[in-house]
Amino acid sequence: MTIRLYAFDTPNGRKISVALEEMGLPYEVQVVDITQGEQHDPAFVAISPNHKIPAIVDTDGPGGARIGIFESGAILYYLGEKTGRFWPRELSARVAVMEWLMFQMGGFGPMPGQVHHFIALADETDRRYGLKRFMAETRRLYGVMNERLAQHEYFACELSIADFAMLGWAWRHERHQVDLADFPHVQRWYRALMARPGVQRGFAVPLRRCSAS
Ligand SMILES: N[C@@H](CCC(=O)N[C@@H](CS)C(=O)NCC(=O)O)C(=O)O
Repeated sequence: MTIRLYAFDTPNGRKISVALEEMGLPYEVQVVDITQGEQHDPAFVAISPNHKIPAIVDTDGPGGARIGIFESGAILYYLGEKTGRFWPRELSARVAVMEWLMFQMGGFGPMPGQVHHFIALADETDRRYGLKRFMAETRRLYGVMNERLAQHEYFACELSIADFAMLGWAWRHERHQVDLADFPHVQRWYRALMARPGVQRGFAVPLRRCSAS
């Protein structure tokens, strides 16, 4: 076992478990329970200085040396480079993967993440403003994705790490109250990815500890 995945059962955690399964890489999971503050454990912060999951440690990194990586986009890029899978060789083909990976990391993650935050607020005034702003932006992003997927089977030319990044957040569409029927090309893409055995394994990997009750 060379890769240890530090994660929890969240969109950013699932991106990586899906990618690892699809790439067929052996790995073990260390659950970091962010509801219990485990992201602040000094041993974890030494790998992930932003105190957030996911992170990985690969004891067989470049030159055979151990390497720790945080930020899910950087992890996906690293795994694509390491395996040569879901990450094209040609620069011309890589551009679209990078574009949509960056789109996800900068927008389709932070924006639905804000919806998840504001939905849970007790104060009605705070909640109303936050949801108005971030639901509108989240729906706008789904519209951009829908346009892209109307023309392409996947976000880039072929199935790539960009799709795995997007999938982690699309998986939470019900939580940010988006009906995929409103975005039929996203829905078609989502169903196709969720039908893949590797993706299903990635979502089935336990990323929470069993509770006693
Ligand atoms: N840009 C980071 C975001 C990671 C992130 O927001 N992780 C969340 C869970 S999905 C987390 O660890 N939250 C714990 C906290 O904020 O204390 C990435 O993509 O890796």
